[in-house]
Amino acid sequence: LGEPHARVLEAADVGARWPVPGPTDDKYTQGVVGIAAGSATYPGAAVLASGAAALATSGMVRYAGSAADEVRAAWPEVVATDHVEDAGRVQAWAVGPGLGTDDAGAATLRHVLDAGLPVLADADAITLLGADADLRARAAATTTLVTPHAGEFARLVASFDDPPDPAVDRIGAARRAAAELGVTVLLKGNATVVAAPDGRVLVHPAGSSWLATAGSGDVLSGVAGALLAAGLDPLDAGGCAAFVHARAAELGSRGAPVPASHVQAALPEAIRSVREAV
Ligand code: NPW
Ligand code: AMP
Ligand code: MG
Repeated sequence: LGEPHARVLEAADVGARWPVPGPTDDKYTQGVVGIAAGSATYPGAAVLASGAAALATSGMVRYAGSAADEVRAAWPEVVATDHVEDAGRVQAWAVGPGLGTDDAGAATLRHVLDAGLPVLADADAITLLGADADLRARAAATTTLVTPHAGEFARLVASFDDPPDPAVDRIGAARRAAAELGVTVLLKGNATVVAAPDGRVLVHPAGSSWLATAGSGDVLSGVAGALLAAGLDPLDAGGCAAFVHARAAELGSRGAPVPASHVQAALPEAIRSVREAV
């Protein structure tokens, strides 16, 4: 999807890339995503990310973490365990929403970065990456997509000699962070920018301001993680996830405030609408 210059995403691009099962597919070939998220303080982030992953693609969602009971109760199809080591085989990890930034969170992040699989790192995982050069090296050594909001972006690049400032140049800031960190960077905001380490950039300028609500980023993490597990490259996974996420907010909102669980619930309608645009 991306080109050397910034490319604007359209519904048909997204619809054409959305994973659809064929006659010979089974749940494993469709992609198994692992969700390493949530904590005693933030079980909701785990439920939002796990459910969004279950709605985004077919296949299978495995959850690992301290919100296993809450995730099981909300999403019976999700296979939940307490510890990331016990999660079983997955094809990609989504790590960070509600995870916490303590030693246990750092150990979980290290475990998934060392699995040799694509990783979606969001929220507390980004804060941890910003604070630890060893974790950043592990992220660069695998296929990683990070999804910072403005505050998380500032933490992520805090170690740079001359940190890029998205308030001055959003595309340039995302592109420099991606190149220097060796990861794909999805910079959140009213216009979402996704930059790959090789310089390709996608832009989704038509975000929904109704997404300015608690938990909306956790929904995006589940969608993007599911797309990585289905085999999309990080640039496409980030761009397609951001597009469908914003459309789900519009469809769920229709002019009224939309809490993140309702953005999550509108994902199927958003996916149908991009597939119809192909
Ligand atoms: P200020 O105030 O501008 O100086 P955090 P978080 C700055 C989980 N959640 N958006 C701003 O600084 C997440 O997954 C769980 C936001 C602000 O003080 C995380 O694990 C929920 N912040 C955890 O909570 C629902 C911006 O950054 C600081 C910003 C914390 O995530 C909610 C906040 O950064 C949530 O999703 C921007 N655009 N720009 C649940 N129900 O379980 C600058 N800042 O502390 O990382 O806070 O995003 O709330
Ligand atoms: P988070 O801060 O992690 O919960 O993520 C917030 C999500 O909502 C991201 O996908 C942002 O791009 C999106 N978002 C937040 N505020 C706006 C806004 N004013 N306009 C469009 N999208 C927004
Ligand atoms: Mg967030």
